[in-house]
Amino acid sequence: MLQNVLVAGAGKSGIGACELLLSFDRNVILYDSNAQVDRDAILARFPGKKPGLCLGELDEATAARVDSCVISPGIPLDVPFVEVLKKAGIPILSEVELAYRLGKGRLCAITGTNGKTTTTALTGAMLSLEYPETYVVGNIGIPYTEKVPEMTDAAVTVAEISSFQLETIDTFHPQVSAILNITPDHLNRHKTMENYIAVKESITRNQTGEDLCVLNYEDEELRRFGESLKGKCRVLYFSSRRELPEGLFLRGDRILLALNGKEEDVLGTGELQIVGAHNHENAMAAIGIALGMGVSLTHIREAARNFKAVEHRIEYVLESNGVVYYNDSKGTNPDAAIKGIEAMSRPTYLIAGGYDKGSDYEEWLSACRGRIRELVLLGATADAIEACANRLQVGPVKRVSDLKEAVDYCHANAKEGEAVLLSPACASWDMFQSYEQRGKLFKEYVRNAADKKYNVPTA
Ligand code: UMA
Repeated sequence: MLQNVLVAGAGKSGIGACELLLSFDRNVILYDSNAQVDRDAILARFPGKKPGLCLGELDEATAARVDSCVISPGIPLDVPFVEVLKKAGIPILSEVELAYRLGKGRLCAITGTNGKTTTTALTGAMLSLEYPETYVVGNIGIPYTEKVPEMTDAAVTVAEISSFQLETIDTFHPQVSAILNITPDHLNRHKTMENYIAVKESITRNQTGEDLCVLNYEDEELRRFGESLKGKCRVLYFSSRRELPEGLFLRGDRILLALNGKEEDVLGTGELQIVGAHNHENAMAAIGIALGMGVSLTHIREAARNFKAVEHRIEYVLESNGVVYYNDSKGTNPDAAIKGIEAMSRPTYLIAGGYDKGSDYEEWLSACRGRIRELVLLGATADAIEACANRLQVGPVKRVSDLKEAVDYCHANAKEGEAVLLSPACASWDMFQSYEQRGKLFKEYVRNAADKKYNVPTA
């Protein structure tokens, strides 16, 4: 196996997987179902050895030549070419599975519906103070396979792992895993909440004895799951709502660690530069993971105090004429978007809508009630969100055809003391390549609009 490999998807993960396999002298065919992708541009991304390239429909002759398939996370497992491979008995492996098999050193892996990116980045900051060879990879935007060639036995890897990546793991075995929370997301792909939960929980599949799983005690499913892990691996809970006899929790504005009957004051939430109750949970999770990976409390405290918000997560953009702009493009599901709107202390122009994942908008829009100045909607889900917003009487709705129009509308209408927040509650894929591209464009449009206001032509 893994001698003649079909790498499916010519995005970041596919390129990383190909490079890695080629460096191990394997025969590789890079396949993408989009026949329109630029063949030369893809091949130009391989400065040395190049893979074979197959675009469009996967022909049976090509399928017959491979012994395994490494699949990119964005490819659902029910598409026709995957069916063809499955019928031929070809194992389908996740890109992170490949990286794990060929990588070196120790691994901790973080999943959950929301907070993954912040927790991964913060954990990475803590680990890198302790261990010089720390890698931060995965769904955060750097394919795990891309870093494998650099790894030595001293490597310590922090991986953000999505449900898409977990669907096709096999031997993937983190020493420390974490599941931050599980709320409905990506149900168009996973079909049922039960499937989605099972996929998330599979991050612990290969963990044993001394391994550790960090779980959110306030998530009822995860609390139950933690109980079921007893005897399989160690569990460390964190809670933002109650004191725990063992685990991490809040006492007033202090984060405490209770372990083996002893309590330790870790740090105050006021010392963190990341705001909001959800970030206290992310910080506790990161502390738990870092402890599990052997990081000292001194390094944990230092990293936590210096850590700033990650891009696209309730990110301050600028203030123009008394209006503050925030980019929460990573608010790609209703639950994440609730955190975005709850962090606003001003009447808010909320820009929302995007790719349809079949989400329910009621809880999010209920949380928006009383905080919204106007709801500015775009994308494939605009109709569904508008209908729900009208039913719940959330506030006035403005429909726009693209993000630039949304920013220009908010800029022309928002008054001093108000805020403009991009927090779509939806993925970006109907109009953009990624939430990063959506967030970057938002910031560019905001800066352009703000500049124009100051560039009033003189007579
Ligand atoms: N493709 C096919 N056939 C299909 C579908 C797609 O060939 O049926 C091809 C596309 O034409 C495209 C390629 O697959 O050329 C794209 O692959 P991909 O969607 O897996 O994208 P990558 O660039 O490899 O990025 C992926 C993750 N994307 C997704 O999971 C959708 C990135 O997460 C991740 O950062 C990156 O790997 C590195 O690990 C992004 C994401 O949106 C941030 N993740 C979701 C989320 O956070 O909600 C899960």
